[in-house]
Formats: sequence, C-alpha cells, structure tokens
Amino acid sequence: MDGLAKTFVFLDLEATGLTADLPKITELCLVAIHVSSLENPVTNESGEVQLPRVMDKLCLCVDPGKPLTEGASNITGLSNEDLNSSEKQKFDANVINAINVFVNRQAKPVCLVAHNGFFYDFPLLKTELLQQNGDFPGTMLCLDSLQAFRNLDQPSSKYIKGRHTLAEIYRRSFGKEPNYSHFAEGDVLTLILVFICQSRQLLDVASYKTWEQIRPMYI
Ligand code: DCM
Ligand code: MG
Repeated sequence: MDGLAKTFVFLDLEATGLTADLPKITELCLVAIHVSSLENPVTNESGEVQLPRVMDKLCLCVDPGKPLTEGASNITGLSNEDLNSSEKQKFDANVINAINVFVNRQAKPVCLVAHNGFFYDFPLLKTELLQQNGDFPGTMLCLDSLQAFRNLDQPSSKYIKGRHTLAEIYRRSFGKEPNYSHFAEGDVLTLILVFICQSRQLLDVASYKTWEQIRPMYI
C-alpha cells in the first residue's frame, strides 16, 4: 500500500456521553495490525473476510470519575456502579504508560484509525492525555475511517444520514448485524472487518492528520 504507515492501530473509545457532555472515557480498545495483514485479507470457505490472525490488543475499562449519561449507559451497558464495584482506576499515568508501551512495540510509522476519529475519539483521547500531562509523539498519523468511507462513496450518497455508521457499513458488507456494538472491542473488530474489505481504496482516499494537528475536545 502507499507506504505511509507500517502499522494501523484501530481504536475505539466508550465514554460518559457525547461531545456536548464533556465526556470522560469509560473504556478503550486498541488493536494493532501490520500493513502486510491489510494487504492480504483472509477469507473463509464462503468468501467472507476474516479478522487477521496476527493482532495485538489492548482493552481497558476506566473509572470516568463522572456520571454516565442515560444514553451512554444504555448503549454501552456500562454503569458507574459496575465500574466502581470492579474497582477500575481512573485514566491515569498507568493507562497512558500502557498505551505508549503498546504503540511503541509496533513497527513504525504507526497510524491510528478510528471511525469519526477526527471529531470524537482523537480529540477526547487528547483531552484525557493532556489532563494527565501525557501525550503521543506529534508525528503519529491519524486517519478517520468515517471520512474515508464517505470519500469512497458516490458523491450523491456521501452525506445521507446514517449511511456510514459502523453498523450500517457492516450490514451492507456482511449482510448481518455486527457483534457487540458499543463495546470498545466489538466496535474495533467491526471496524477492522469493514476496513479490510476495502483497505487499499480507503487508504487511497483517506486524508491523514498528524497527532499534533488534533485539537483536544475540551480543556
Ligand atoms: N454516545 C452517546 N450517545 C450516542 C452515541 C454515542 O452518548 N447515541 C457516546 C457514548 C459512547 C461513545 O459516544 O460510549 C462512543 O460511541 P460508540 O459506541 O458509537 O463508539
Ligand atoms: Mg464504540
């Protein structure tokens, strides 16, 4: 592929609410896939694209330190009660360290990929990192798969509401419902499956940002 990145780290965050709620992270999942696995997708006997065999995963539940909105709790199935009774820690230096260790063991350059990443996941992650005086290298690449899927689509259908949600793209590609929607790991695996079906085209039409260009969601 075009050689910008050697590893793609697919990322999804669950949080206490939407941007207007000034959300805090409740769960994060990162799955790293080498470009060689994106270039050679494996299919089963029915021709259905499979997850790559070689994947590194990091999934963590986090005490957000603020109440989840009813909507966020309903869709994610997470609650402050459950996170507290499981004695989950806050988004602290240990979490940042875990993410950095995880990313650092991947072949570089690394590109983060998230669905709606430019408007939700990357800014929120940046806010949480900055609140703990942490950050990622400014040169790390970022790709928003929602934008890439929209760019790939016909101009007329580009902005049809709901057409490019993860679940909708998955239904169109696989003819069934995605598994574990709104679980961070479920959403990442769904994203990987739909991405891998068209990775060459998506990487061609994607516009990249660097981590340094990502503005925090709020301070
Ligand atoms: N979210 C929300 N209400 C929605 C959709 C999302 O509060 N209708 C918030 C909570 C989710 C987060 O966004 O944890 C990430 O969404 P997703 O599960 O689609 O990745
Ligand atoms: Mg999600």
